[in-house]
Amino acid sequence: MDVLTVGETMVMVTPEAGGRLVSDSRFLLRPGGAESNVAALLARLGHKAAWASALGVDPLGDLVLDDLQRHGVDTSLVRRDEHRPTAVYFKDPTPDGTRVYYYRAGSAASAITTADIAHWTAHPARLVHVSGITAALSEQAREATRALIRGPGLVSFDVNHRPQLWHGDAHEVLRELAQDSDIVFVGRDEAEALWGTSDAESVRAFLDRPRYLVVKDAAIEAVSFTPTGVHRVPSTKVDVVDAVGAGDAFAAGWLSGFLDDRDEVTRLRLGHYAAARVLESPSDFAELPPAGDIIGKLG
Ligand code: KDG
Repeated sequence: MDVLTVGETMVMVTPEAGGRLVSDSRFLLRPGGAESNVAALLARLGHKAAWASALGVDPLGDLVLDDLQRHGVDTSLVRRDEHRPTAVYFKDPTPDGTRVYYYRAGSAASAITTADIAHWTAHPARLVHVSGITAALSEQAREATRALIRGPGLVSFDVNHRPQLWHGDAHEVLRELAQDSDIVFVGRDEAEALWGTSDAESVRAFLDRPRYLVVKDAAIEAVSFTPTGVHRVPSTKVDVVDAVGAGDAFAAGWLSGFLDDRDEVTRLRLGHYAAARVLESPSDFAELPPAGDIIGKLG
């Protein structure tokens, strides 16, 4: 296995024709979860990707599994929980951007444990990927996230700060998890809201331990701090339909370049390409071609 990702996947509900939740009667149902998005995009880019989590024994859990399997993700580690449901979230495309409403308290994935992590990581992968969302789900999910990050092997961590899920201690916990990871993705504005940093350099001064730190400045550029130096690549210009999932796509593109041992600028370009395709889509996902074809197009 190239990559194992761990985290909650919900069923996303959003108006099919880009209308509003309050007035539309036709809805799109799709899996929505940061870490499974990364796994599915990596599978489409041509890597062996597995996703591990817990789902309810319900049709929503079946929908998530079917969809991820269709994209080529190995779901054999997923645990089904008879007592807790699969979570749901609604996306409402408002004129000021997409609003998100979660129905996930007490979900199957919020009850993942360090024992799950021990079981899932007994199957070796070249790297594991997790995000700060998992640490916000419950105390035990936070412990599980810590165990995953402190376990053996290469760890990729996307800060993914979701203020709705936290009760005050996000800045400490997310810094600690980032500092313990090998590869970290964070938005410049996200870092500013969490830690009061201003630019990529000040984020680097604050997160000084990860070997690779990628700071994304939305439509402007991505800056990476790596053992081969600092690299900057401007973002791809695009007509944005919905921004949810773009960060996951960026991570998948960059990780694809990392797994294929491509140079740092190519990793960042792959990240921007994948993010642009998701920004153009109403769902949190896009049907990416294999990485080699993208590189051919990027020239
Ligand atoms: O990064 C995209 C995710 O935010 C979305 O797919 C849903 O995982 C999700 C979450 O917890 O917000």
